[in-house]
Amino acid sequence: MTDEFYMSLALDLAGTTKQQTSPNPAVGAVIVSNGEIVGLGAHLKAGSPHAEIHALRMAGSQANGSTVYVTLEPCSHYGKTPPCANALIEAGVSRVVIAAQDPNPLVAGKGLQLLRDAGIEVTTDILLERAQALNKEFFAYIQQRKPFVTLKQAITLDGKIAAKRGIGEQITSKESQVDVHKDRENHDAILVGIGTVCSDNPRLTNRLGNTKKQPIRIILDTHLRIKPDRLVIMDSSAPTWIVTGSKASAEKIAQLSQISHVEILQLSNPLIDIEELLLELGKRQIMKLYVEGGQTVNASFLKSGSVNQLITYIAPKIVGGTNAIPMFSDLGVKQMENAFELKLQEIHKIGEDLKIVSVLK
Ligand code: AOF
Ligand code: ZN
Repeated sequence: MTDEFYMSLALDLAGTTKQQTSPNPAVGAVIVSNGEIVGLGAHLKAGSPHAEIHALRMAGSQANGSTVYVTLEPCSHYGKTPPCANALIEAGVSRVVIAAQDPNPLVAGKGLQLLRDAGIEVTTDILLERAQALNKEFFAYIQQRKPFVTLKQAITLDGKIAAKRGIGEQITSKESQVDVHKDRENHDAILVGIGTVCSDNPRLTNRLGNTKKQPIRIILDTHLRIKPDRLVIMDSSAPTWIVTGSKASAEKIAQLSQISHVEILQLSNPLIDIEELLLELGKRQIMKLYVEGGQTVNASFLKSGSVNQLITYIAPKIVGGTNAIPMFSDLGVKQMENAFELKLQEIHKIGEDLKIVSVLK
């Protein structure tokens, strides 16, 4: 069997745990000795043993002289767990094949060096692109120290998110809504603006998938306008973080902070600066952020330059008119040549809707 065959298996293993390792990457490992698989492993959860350790435990003494396939460079640092590179050396493996180097500055290249210095043959870049795509959120997060931002929208064919101001009505089909709930489950946090909380009163929980996994709800509310009757305040099934500007009322902050699932994040400027917010969320280990904002939140994220991908559900409906609400408020684009240009990455048909995944060029 080829290196690609075993690496593909290791990537499949990593793919199965991708939704549960945040803020760690999903990693898979396969150990082969004399043409037989003697160990398999995947990293299951942040704080628990890494993929190589599970596979080494399974292989036992058969790891001696084996080849280890691992989707990410084995770590070289003492984090929540000891370094995998040392464990591989101690187990006496002969060869290590990796897909992608670990961009974590604590590791980046040092893991490979440790293995090579111990006389282990190291092969890199096997199925590299698949490995990078699998952990695109981790790669962005560990390098920028900010969450990977997905801007999700449900729109009509003519690009509207509502027929008029103040009403939040369902645009897309049931199938798309199920898909959105699955995506919510895969994120560490969901973010909306206070406008959406006032008009739609969303619960912002995942109610159609694994309901035990609830992302944190983040509300951008510069002047702390939120009312206590809103579902994100009344319903305690997920934490709610309310982000305010520096001028928000101290009294209101104190009142809201008494609610056990509510936390106030006060930023340093009177208006919310997206960059400052994302750095704060990065510190709080939010790796995958799902933005379900209205036109204002969408525009501020796009303008801030920090959107990693857009997921747009398009329903075959047209509302027309000048009162209908567009997907983005003013972006300062005066002519087509200044438009934000996107590259389409995926197009799916979901029920009667289209789902388009795109990235900024
Ligand atoms: C590996 N194998 O399966 C994973 C790795 O806090 P710790 O100790 O869990 O370390 C987390 C870091 O380790 C993470 O940021 C990434 O650089 C690396 N993840 N490395 O050798 C694995 N999950
Ligand atoms: Zn490790």
